[in-house]
Amino acid sequence: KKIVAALAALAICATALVTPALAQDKKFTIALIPGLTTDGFYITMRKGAQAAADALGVTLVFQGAPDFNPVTQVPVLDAVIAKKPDAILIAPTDKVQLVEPLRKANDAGIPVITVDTFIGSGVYQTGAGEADFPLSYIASDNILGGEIAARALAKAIGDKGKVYVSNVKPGISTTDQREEGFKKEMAANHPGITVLETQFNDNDANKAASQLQAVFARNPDLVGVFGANLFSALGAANGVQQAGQTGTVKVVAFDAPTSIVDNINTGLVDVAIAQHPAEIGYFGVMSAYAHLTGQSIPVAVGTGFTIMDKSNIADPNISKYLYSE
Ligand code: T6T
Repeated sequence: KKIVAALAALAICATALVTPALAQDKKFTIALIPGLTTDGFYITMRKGAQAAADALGVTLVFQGAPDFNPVTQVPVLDAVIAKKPDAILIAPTDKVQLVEPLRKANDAGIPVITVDTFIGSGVYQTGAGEADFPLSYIASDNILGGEIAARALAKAIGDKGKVYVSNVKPGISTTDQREEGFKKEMAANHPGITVLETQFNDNDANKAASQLQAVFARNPDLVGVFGANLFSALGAANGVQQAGQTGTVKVVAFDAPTSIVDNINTGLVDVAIAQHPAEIGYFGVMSAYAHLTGQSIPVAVGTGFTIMDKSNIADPNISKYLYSE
């Protein structure tokens, strides 16, 4: 009897010793939901996220919609929540429309971190408001990005003339902030520049190209355009080329797909502002893992920019920030 009791006690001790170790060895699954799947920006973000996942022994699931739209993103989010990952990283496609769908994840006990874009005001964990539940926001400083774009365009056009912003649609935190920063900088420091009405293209480069031609037809004295994301910039640049205005209508592009190199070298695009999406993905996974293993994490992480133009695009330290495809 004594031996049986001793063995039982030993078994309990052994379980106590083994259980925490097993918990530590748990293989976490982290889901990354991009704004859309077919975009070099998010493809590069996924690479950075995968690098962190490999380093940590985490399973990364990348699941998204083919276009940048809450109507297609929310069903993807619901499907991901149903699979109960340990954490969700998401680039919400609308500041307001993703709040309730993401609250479902949070209510189900799945930690949420937003990458690239935010919900609500983007200031999280304040105990105020209805959209402060995500644990962290990891992204570029998009207001600053818009200011950088404004300064670059002002320089390219000799600080005077008519320009406009080619943008996606209102309600997206990143592109809204870029436009805000752009207009703020123009109003504060460039009195000779007139900013015409913003053209919204729904993330459709063809639409952005025809809008450029229409704006140019109405304003033959147009001297510049700021493309506020990858598709807006590519489209606006194509529009300038189709209008036969290469070099006359200056283009400042946000984002850096590989095709931007040619556009810079031919003089179609003056400046491209590359974000660092791989860092966003890497720190997204790292932050989720830190949280899941009991560490506290920063409520916001800011990543940087690389400014590309003719003078530096051949430098490997610059071109390494071109996006993957
Ligand atoms: O500019 C990026 C991203 O930061 C933005 O939120 C949406 O558009 C891109 O993905 C580029 O297409």
